[in-house]
Amino acid sequence: MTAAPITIALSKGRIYKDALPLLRHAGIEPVDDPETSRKLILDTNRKEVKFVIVRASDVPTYVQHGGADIGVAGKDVLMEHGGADLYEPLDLKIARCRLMVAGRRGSGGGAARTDGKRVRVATKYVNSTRHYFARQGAQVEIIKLYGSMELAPLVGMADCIVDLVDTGNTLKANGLEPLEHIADISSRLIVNKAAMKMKHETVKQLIDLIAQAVK
Ligand code: PRT
Ligand code: MG
Repeated sequence: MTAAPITIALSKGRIYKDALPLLRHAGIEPVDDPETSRKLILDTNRKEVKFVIVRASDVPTYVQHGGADIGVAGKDVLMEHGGADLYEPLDLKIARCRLMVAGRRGSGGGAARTDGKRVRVATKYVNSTRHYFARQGAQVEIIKLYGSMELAPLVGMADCIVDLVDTGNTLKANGLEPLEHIADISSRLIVNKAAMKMKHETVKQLIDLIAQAVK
């Protein structure tokens, strides 16, 4: 049987590091190291399998539009993206953390303001934040940032933030504390819908092998 060509979208850093052992179990080993190589398309030990290295938040977009057949993306990124036109067959249980509301230590609740003004929430997770506070029946003002959310409450720009928390050390180092839990986050295997149909045998085999490695 000749295997169909497969492109896998990955982001550098923690997802790449944690996904590698799972891919290895499926018989896929990179030839180049993305942390040192400047190449965006990486060869693997299997001629028909390539990695494309993209920003973490771009992985769903590449897979949705067929720039990659398969990808590994954080649930945080998938919730923001909306998950349209994608299959999400597998929880890889890697790069785990929590999406949380956080605020200045001792400042009280996230969505509570005593002066009657709208709570200002700084985040890069605009959609997840809007949904979360809407479910609480809280009208909030969302301030979109691209990074270093922890700074916003310190300089008085926001009352709280919505960000990922792992050890809690980043919050602590900036005088913040976790206030409300929004979601548990882990990375998911995502698959392009057309690829799932057209390359079914190859994709299915890969999903099964990776699923075994997760266990
Ligand atoms: O850097 P770029 O803008 O390209 O994307 P990115 O920053 O989203 O990529 P990356 O590699 O940092 O994160 C990729 C994915 O890893 C995220 O989408 C999450 O699904 C997952 N992940 C798991 C995390 C964390 N844990 C995590 N702790 N992503 C980020 N963090 C950050 C968090 O934002 C905060 O700044 O680490 C800090 C908190 O960590 P603690 O341990 O101090 O609590
Ligand atoms: Mg980062």
